[in-house]
Amino acid sequence: MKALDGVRILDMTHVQSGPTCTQLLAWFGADVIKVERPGKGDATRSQLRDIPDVDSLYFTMLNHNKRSVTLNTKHDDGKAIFTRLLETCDVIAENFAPGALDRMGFSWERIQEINPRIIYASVKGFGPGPYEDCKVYENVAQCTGGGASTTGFPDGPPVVAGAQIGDSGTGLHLALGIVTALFQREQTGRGQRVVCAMQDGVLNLCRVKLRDQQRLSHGPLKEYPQYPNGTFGKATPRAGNASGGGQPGWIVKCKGWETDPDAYIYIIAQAAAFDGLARMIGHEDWLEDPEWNTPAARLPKIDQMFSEIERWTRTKTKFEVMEKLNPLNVPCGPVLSIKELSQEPSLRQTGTVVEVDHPERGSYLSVGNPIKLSDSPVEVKRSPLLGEHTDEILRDVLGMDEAAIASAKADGVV
Ligand code: CAO
Repeated sequence: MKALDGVRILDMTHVQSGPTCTQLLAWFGADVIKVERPGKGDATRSQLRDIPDVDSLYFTMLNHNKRSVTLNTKHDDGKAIFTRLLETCDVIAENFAPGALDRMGFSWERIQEINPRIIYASVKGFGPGPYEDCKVYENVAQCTGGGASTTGFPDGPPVVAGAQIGDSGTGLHLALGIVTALFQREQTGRGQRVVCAMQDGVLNLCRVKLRDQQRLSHGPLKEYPQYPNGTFGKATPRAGNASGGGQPGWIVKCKGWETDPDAYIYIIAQAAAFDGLARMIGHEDWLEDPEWNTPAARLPKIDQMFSEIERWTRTKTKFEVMEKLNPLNVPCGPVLSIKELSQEPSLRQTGTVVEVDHPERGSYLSVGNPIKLSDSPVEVKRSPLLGEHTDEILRDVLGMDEAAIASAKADGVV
């Protein structure tokens, strides 16, 4: 059995944020029925295609383990079918532009009338307020949620992260909201509205930056590279690669950095492991030197300390540095390229990186379920072709007969 066996999700999500959420729930065993526009489907099916006329990796990597039904929810007969789907589902999830479902005639009030047990879950760009009607994509959310203003180097412009914290990050928040609402429904018998705004999700992930904003009014942020030789403004600044946790950390070059853009390692020079680190890089002299042998003495010279560390790391590969420093309890991690991650055997073994077969594109790599449950095994199945399960869903879920299905097809409803 799987954790969410018996839960049926009406999946109106598209692009990335919503599909991330429903894909996770599908991996946990929910029956996820993806409703797509006839003839078109989720826009990502055709975005960033690497093979002509074949569902893109963008789509296939975000829609595993789902079934696809095509349905025109703006057509009257389509609305009738959609209403019946709402009756049979536990959850409806969507991430359309604000008001899209209302414009189709399905307000939260109407949805509750149709099925009082249903959980109606949405991702939106913003919560109620001045921007609530705006459309939002990943990088917009990173900018409006505090991610960009706090990422990058102090002397450079704001930078967005490669990790999709706006889209996938908010999808994760929504998944938690949905399972929490399902849990509460066990007690109350009632569904509820679950909304996650991308701005809120990004800000939640930037929690420590709001911490720092408040600390700033009581003095400089000593773990930031601006201290003590630079200046602080009024807002939480960009901190480059500083660790942010009160322990000095930075990314340093390793052997091969001249030609390999990922020949770097992150090193945290925390006080508890400093003696071993100093000895390893050939600076035993620091141990007796009051200019170096306390965290307070080192603080104004963090740059110099990391250049000395780097003089040593440049003579070794990032993996050799890792081998040398780990036994000394120096927290460190090589900067791994996506190529290296895709080939890492341990990630293949745990199912975090999986190879999936697809009838039109052949085999491809994907990221499997990063959340491991000991009693709910995950089998990553390929994404559905557009409308692949239309007949099956109309017949088995809604009990429509062949004539009714044929007529819906003839009218362009499915
Ligand atoms: N049948 C008929 N119509 C359908 C349909 C179906 N099965 N599925 C969708 N539609 C319609 C919608 O009702 C909507 O119509 P109206 O504009 O008339 O109401 C229309 O298709 C398009 O929906 P949209 O406005 O959501 O799509 P878009 O491409 O213009 O905008 C996006 C995309 C992502 C900017 C917007 O959906 C959005 O802001 N979503 C919320 C935030 C979000 O999740 N962003 C992250 C996306 S991942 O990067």
